[in-house]
Amino acid sequence: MNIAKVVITGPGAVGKTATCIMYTSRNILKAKNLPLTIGFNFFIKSLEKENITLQIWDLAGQARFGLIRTPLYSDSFAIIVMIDMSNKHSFEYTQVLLKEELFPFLKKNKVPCIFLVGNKIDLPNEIDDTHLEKLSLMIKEQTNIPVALYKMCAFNQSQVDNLFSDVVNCIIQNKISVN
Ligand SMILES: Nc1nc2c(ncn2[C@@H]2O[C@H](COP(=O)(O)OP(=O)(O)OP(=O)(O)O)[C@@H](O)[C@H]2O)c(=O)[nH]1
Ligand SMILES: [Mg+2]
Repeated sequence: MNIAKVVITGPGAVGKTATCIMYTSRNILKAKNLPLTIGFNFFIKSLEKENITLQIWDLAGQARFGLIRTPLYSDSFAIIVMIDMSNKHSFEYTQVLLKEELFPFLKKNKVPCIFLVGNKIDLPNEIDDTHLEKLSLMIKEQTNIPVALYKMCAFNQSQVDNLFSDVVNCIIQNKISVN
């Protein structure tokens, strides 16, 4: 099996861990009752047909974990940046996170795919497509890496599966194969 590292990052409480749980264990009850992540979580998903084992690094989003997050972006084949569509502060903090952590990293390291995900679309929105597009443009301008845009609810299994299926396709298209 080829191993591919995927990182999911973004502000606190946007739904990163819920998304990983839904993808790897399809457990909605667990996804609805989550403590905030301390440091990071690590999830594995084996995809027999594609012959890939995804290592998903789910980074803690609270600002105080910034120093822990920074080195964890290394060697990833895809980065998912998640924001919370129901919380305008998550839009503001995402810009800080991009400028302080992700752009400096991406200036020195190649990552084939970036996925920008607006989560919690089941709740009343405080931010909209314009905000997502603004972030997407910022990423493209700063990194030259294509950005795929998504909107979803982490409790919607098919939306979560679609996201990761595109992540896997991107990894395959970039002919990523490592140890
Ligand atoms: N309504 C709604 N709630 C969600 C959604 N996704 C996650 N949540 C809830 O939002 C809260 C925070 O979700 P987490 O997955 O823990 O957020 P996180 O991004 O991992 O947060 P940190 O670990 O602090 O970085 C939890 O109570 C989740 O159940 C969603 O799409 N809709
Ligand atoms: Mg978490």
